[in-house]
Amino acid sequence: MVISPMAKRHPYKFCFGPWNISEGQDPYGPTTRPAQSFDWKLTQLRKIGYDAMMFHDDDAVPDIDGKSDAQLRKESKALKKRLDDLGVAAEMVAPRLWFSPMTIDGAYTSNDPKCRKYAIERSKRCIDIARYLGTDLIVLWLAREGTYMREAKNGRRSVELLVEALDEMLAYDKKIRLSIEPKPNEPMDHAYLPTIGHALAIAHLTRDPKRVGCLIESAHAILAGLDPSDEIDFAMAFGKLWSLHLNDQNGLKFDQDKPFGSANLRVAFNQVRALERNGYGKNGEFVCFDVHPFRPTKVEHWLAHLEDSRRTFLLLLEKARTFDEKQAKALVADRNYAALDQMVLEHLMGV
Ligand code: XUL
Ligand code: MN
Repeated sequence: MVISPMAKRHPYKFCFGPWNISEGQDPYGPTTRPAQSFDWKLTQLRKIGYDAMMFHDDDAVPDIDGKSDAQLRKESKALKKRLDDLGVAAEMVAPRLWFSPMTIDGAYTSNDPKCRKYAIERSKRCIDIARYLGTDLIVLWLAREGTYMREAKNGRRSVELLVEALDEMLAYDKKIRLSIEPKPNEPMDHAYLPTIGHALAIAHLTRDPKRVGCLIESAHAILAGLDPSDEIDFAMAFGKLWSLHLNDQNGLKFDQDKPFGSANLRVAFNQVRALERNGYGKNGEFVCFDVHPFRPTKVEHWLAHLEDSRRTFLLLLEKARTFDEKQAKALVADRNYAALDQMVLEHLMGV
């Protein structure tokens, strides 16, 4: 189907990360596709109509822990030049705090003060990279800030440690904004900041609540038993939705990072509608897709999940813009939700 000119006039800008062109490894088996170079990924990003790349600190500066500050500056600046030459923006930088031997038992909430110090120092280096790459957005997916068993940590103390870590980052650079990406579980049994409500609440305990916002990932909201469109409306009511990881998730299981709309088209439609009604993107925010290829994907189909997610978004945008709001309002006023339900289904089916 051809995407109509109306959807093409959208103000949305699109983004993905180098990890989204992944090699297919899972906990039960090895990679199924050979690794590709970062440069190749960057070139593909432009070719398939994306505008920005998101980074972990070590996507930007590999082996970051073994490198000096001077090296970090040199490599970041070289990367920034490559991005500028291709006209690609750096959307955000996120400290990858879940691979190091220093974060086995948590990063900011580790029981070991040496490990907590490592996590904060590493986060400051991540902020340096963001500055070199020309973005003020730091994303915090708090992968190991939680427990496998509740007796292992003091929950109240963990909240205080999280606030201390956020405060240190806010003080280190007066311009950066911290965007917390909640996820309720995986790798932890229970995470300390499982929802957008938690992320926005902890913002208010920090030294500068205005600079602490959030990032919604569709799959993470679904894993928390929530509707991602409600999370979008909630975050945007606070003016705090600074980034977005659209994808899909089939129920309460491991994080699937499916192509946007793949599991539930209606839930995807409602996310696009929520973004539209709140004006997401009008302050320069990007629509990022945190999606992965299915493990059996062949090399020649390696970018399909990214092309398809963007295409589905644009098609759903057209659906959101052509939804008969007047008729829907009349059905709501008449409390005729059966007809409203069918109206949505038929609209999505193109009847
Ligand atoms: C993990 C996840 C991460 C973050 C970036 O589930 O979504 O890829 O988005 O650190
Ligand atoms: Mn994500």
